[in-house]
Amino acid sequence: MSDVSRDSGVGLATQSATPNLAQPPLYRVVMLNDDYTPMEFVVQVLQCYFHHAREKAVQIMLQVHQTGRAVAGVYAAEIAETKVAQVNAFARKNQHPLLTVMERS
Ligand code: TYC
Repeated sequence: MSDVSRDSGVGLATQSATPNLAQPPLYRVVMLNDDYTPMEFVVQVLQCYFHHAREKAVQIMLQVHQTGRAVAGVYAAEIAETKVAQVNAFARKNQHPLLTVMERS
């Protein structure tokens, strides 16, 4: 609304502004399966970087293992980018091929 109220009864013209309420786009951080990364390493990544409880982390890891991929978390762009970079770097540092990617939610 941007109507000017001509008479509020106190001699002032008021104008309401429409707030900008658009939500920022969200991105899924998707974990991909491979044949070599140890299951326990993936579970620890899901706990440490995505803050899942162990039971949930095991569930997600098994979904990746069985179906090829699963969503580790959903974030605003810069946070998703940071998670992907951190997890992929951590996997490489530990000489595992584990890969995460981001995709528009
Ligand atoms: N498939 C791996 C194995 O059998 C386990 C694994 C799960 C790897 C999830 C990656 O994102 C992954 N050791």
